[in-house]
Parts: sequence; C-alpha cells; structure tokens
Amino acid sequence: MLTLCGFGASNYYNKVKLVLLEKGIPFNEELKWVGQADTEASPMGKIPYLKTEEGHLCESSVMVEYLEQAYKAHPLIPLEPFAAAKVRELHLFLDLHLELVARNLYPEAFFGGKVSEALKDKVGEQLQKNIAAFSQLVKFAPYIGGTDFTLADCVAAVHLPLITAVSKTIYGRDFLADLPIKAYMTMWSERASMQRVQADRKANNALFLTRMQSKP
Ligand SMILES: N[C@@H](CCC(=O)N[C@@H](CS)C(=O)NCC(=O)O)C(=O)O
Repeated sequence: MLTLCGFGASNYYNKVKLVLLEKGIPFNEELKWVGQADTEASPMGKIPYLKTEEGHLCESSVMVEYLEQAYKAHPLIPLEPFAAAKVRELHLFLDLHLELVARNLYPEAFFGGKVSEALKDKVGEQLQKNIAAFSQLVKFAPYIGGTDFTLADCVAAVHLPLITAVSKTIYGRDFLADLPIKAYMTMWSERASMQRVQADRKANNALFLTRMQSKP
C-alpha cells in the first residue's frame, strides 16, 4: 500500500492526494510537518514524499507521473503525445512560473512574517508577467486545458487559490481576476476528491494552530 507523507495544508501534498483520489488508488497518510521529513526519502527535507513497495519518491511532479504510469485506471494524461505534452506544459508552468514565484511572499501572506518592499516589487512584476503568459495557455472549457479533466487540473486546483490569496493580501488585488477561477473552483468543489481534501486541509490547519499555540 502506498503511503503519502506530509500535511494536509500543503498544496504540493494535496496535488498528489487529489491524483490518488481521482485515480481511485488506495493509500495511507502519514502526518509529517516541515522539519519532520525522513531525509532518506526526501533529501531536501521537503514534503510531500511517497512510500511505495519499491522505495521512496520525493518531488510531487515525479510522484504523480509515477502514479499515472503505475496505475492505468482513470488516466489523467492523454495517450496521444502532443496532448500529453500540453498537460505537462500546464503542470510545469503552474509549479515553476506561478507557485514558486508566489512562494517568495508566503512568509508575509500566511505566516505572520515580513518580506521586503524590494522583493514584493520584484515578485509582483514577475508574477503578473507569468500570469499573462499562463493565460494564453489555459482554456477553462470547463477544465484548465480544455474539455478533458487531466493532471493539470489537480495542479491548478491546489495552486491557483494560493495565487489569488497571496496577491490579494500583498498587493490588494487578485492577479487572477481576469480568469474564471471562481466558476472553476465551484466545479472542483463538487468533486468528491476535493471535498475530502478540503475537509482534511481544514482539520490539518486547526492542528497546525494548536501545535503553534502549545510551543513555548
Ligand atoms: N518541488 C517540491 C516542493 C514541495 C514543497 O515546497 N513543500 C513545502 C511544503 S508545502 C516544504 O516542504 N517546505 C519546506 C522546505 O522547503 O524546507 C514538490 O513538488 O514536492
């Protein structure tokens, strides 16, 4: 049986969890906070990581590609090479050009810290440029890449709400306002996978707060 390690408030953890649920793959979960990762499984100390019967995997994009190859039911990547590449293009774009850029602002947006004005200016400029490029790739018809539900949707669903939250908190406006994110996330909220991920995310957030409060 597969074991997904990490915590339910993490967008990368939830990317893998959505894929597991959408593909109907049985799995266990093991709660690991940042700082508790098994560094043999995840040498960078990052979560999530996945325990399989063959060994451990780190990096969410690698895990979901493994799941797609190893579990053929409920495919999330088309067989046709170009269509498959378009799904992977969206996946990479979301991880690299949107989430990783916005992540620079998480300390202030989510964790009560402060980031410099210079960093905010730099990240804000980069994020707007990248979102304009991203907007040329997306379809929302009704899924992010077109008429088929794919892996790219499992990535978009966990990252896009964070981009909205960060841009609203730091810059006072939603950088994704021109995209139909609300309708898209409403569509997602009707899926059983997302209902479970959201319920677990809320429970994990509560645990996180209790943990913070009990620290000396
Ligand atoms: N590229 C990694 C990113 C994972 C990631 O950044 N996880 C965060 C939690 S959401 C983490 O472990 N942060 C702690 C750290 O970077 O040391 C993946 O796709 O799995």
